[in-house]
Amino acid sequence: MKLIFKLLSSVLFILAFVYAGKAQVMIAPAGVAPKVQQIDKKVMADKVKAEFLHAWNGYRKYAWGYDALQPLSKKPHNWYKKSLLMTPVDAFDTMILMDLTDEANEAKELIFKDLDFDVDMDVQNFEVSIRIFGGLLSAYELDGDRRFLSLAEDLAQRLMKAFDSPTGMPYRYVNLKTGKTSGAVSNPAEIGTYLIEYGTLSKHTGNPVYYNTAMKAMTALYALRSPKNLTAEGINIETGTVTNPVSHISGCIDSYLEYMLKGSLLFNDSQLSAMWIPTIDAVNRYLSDNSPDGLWYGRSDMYTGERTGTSYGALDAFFAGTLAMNSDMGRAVALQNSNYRMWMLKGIEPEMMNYKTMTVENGSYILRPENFEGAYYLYQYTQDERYLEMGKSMFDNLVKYCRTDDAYAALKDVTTKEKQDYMESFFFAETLKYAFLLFDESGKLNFHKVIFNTEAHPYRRG
Ligand code: DMJ
Repeated sequence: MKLIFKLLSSVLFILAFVYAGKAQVMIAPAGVAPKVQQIDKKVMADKVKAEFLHAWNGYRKYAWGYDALQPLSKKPHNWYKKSLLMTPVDAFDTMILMDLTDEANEAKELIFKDLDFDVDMDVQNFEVSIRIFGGLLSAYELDGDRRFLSLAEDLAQRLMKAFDSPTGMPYRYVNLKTGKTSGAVSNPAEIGTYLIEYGTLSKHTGNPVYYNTAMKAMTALYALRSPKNLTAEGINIETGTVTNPVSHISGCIDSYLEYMLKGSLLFNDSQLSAMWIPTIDAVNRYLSDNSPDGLWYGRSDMYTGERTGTSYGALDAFFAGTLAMNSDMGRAVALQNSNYRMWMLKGIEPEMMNYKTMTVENGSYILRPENFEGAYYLYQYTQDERYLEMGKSMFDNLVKYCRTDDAYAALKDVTTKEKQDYMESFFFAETLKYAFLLFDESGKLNFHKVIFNTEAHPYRRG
């Protein structure tokens, strides 16, 4: 079986090579060039786990009970006036998967003691949904304690007020206590990234209202596509009009595309599959850029389909996994090669670069996960050890450039490697989880039996 996978992946790689019209690749295909290094998966999984603990202990020591740690000043930080325990909630399922039982129990105790959503504060619907609501749901599925589900439902009922708009598409901000909304000018990611969480809540509570609310927003958004089936970056959710006609797969649109496919798979929803087929066709037709250097995805006008920009960045890297999930292994393999090339441009990936000139446009690195996510998905689908090599090189550089004495820090600039005083909760939820799962052989999580939300919180399929 393993041999068949290997053969298949080599064929796929060659197909991707031909498909992308490549003159060069960053990682040699298996069987064509000698392997650079033999990866010991156990050693790597333990290493990722040790680095998780290093960062977690920094949070624990200097920011316990707050949303996040500022790793350079060693000061705690809250997003709003009261902590929503962003880091512990986001990190909890990673601790379960890493068998960090004591740490998970301590976080669980903190969550049940302190997490309270009845607070008069405006929160960003999207971020709180994917991190807190999403984290509580996977905590419930993995741990089984129904208090996680109660907290998730309480939060969902408060956030759901954001969907009370003339179109059914959500406002960007909602007050957790009063339900007051604001932020009518939004984007597809903040309008259409709810179905995985709301659908999972419907499944566990038996109440379809959650699924229907998220689905209504998604279909209203889909109705605003251009005749070429491209999605706009800017949408006014009150008037249902386009405010910015540029289309791409990057931040502001990314997870809407992701949830269309994942929703169709997780809930076996034929309406979503019918939306996904023309959408992915348009993305590949008008946004992909098959340059001699490899496969990239750029920016185009949603009405004409004409190219308006050749920027690609850390967030775009998620799309290799989406393509693989869509069984488009030719493009998936080619795009993950480009992702790795982006990572190695400066030894660690920039937030944004130009793939035509291979120059950095925004040099920050905020500990993003998407490149690890791509390597993990590609390894799961191909079993090709080149993805372990990619993962190891990326992880080694992450440690080299972002580790601090007490935690991990974002980079202000990937060229100078100057650090920045912030450690995002998604570093625990996603970056370290995907890096760990890439090497993990415990079998605790079966990739083919779960769907990850956009914050890497896994939910059981079926
Ligand atoms: C995460 O919060 C989610 O993955 C989101 O969809 C966009 N990216 C960040 C991490 O980079």
